[in-house]
Amino acid sequence: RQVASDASFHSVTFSESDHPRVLITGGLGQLGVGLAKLLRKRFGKNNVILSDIRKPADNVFYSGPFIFADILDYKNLREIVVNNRITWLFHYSALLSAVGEANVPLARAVNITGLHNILDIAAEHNLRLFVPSTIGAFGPTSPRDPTPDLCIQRPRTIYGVSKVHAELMGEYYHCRYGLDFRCLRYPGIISADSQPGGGTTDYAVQIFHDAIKTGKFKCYLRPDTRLPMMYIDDCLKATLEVMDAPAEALTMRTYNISAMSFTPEELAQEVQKYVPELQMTYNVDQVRQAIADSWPMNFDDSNARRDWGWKHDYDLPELVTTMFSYLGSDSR
Ligand code: AKB
Repeated sequence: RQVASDASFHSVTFSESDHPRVLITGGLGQLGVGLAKLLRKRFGKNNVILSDIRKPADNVFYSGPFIFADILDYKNLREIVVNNRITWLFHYSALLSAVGEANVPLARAVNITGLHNILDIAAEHNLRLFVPSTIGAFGPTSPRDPTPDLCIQRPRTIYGVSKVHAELMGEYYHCRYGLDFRCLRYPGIISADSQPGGGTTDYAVQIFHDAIKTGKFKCYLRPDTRLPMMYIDDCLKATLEVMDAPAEALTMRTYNISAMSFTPEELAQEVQKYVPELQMTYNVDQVRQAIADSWPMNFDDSNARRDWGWKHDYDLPELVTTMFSYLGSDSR
């Protein structure tokens, strides 16, 4: 039997099966399109709906169902979940650390009020809910090297405060209402074919583009600023793994995940193996430097490794090789 939905321009048709029916919010950010691609391979193209409030590029629009979803509009969101019989929700809408500091009221609305809508809809419709958290959920009074899952969390950004709030609210809804809430704290994510939007770790993506285009890169963080980072494929793999994990395996609902940790100086040295003439200069942005200085330098992810077998594939040399094989160091 086929069930048709008209909530999308694509007239989505779901065949009845055991596959989850997935909604991804904030789907046009750095991670949504890659996640949709992975999930569609597994669950079928029409079982995964990408959503955002912006107009997608043609290739995104034609690669599978895409709909408008505003997480601040409770009724709109609820209608989408009901009409499309959604069972899994990946909640990627958020303002990141640097852009959040530039617009606190908007960050508060999207990251906190938006999350409340998502939690209520997920609890009401019995959804499995994934919400990403971040190294930014820690602050200057947290242990920084390494940072364990459970320790002091007093972040000094609206982004960090909203993510601690999301972790706590998700875990509270899990205990109080049985919501199947799952959360990973992501490091800075590095990807070749999608751009991050307004974070503190963005330099680690931009350096590849600038090295290839101009042979120069001006870094807004000090050369010795160490932060945890991860290649996008590892991030998406971890996200799927924690969503797949049997509930009994999860001794916690919010886990750190880690792959590597480096400074701008160390990244530049690795990039110079492909672009030897790269000229790296530093022009420190005080806002982003202060944020980075309050974040973990190394992330302790031993609980994820123990509970659901988390294991990263990409270290720094592997990451840089992969980025250049996508972007092409000789495309100048
Ligand atoms: C940011 O820099 O704000 C994000 C993050 C680490 O959460 N990339």
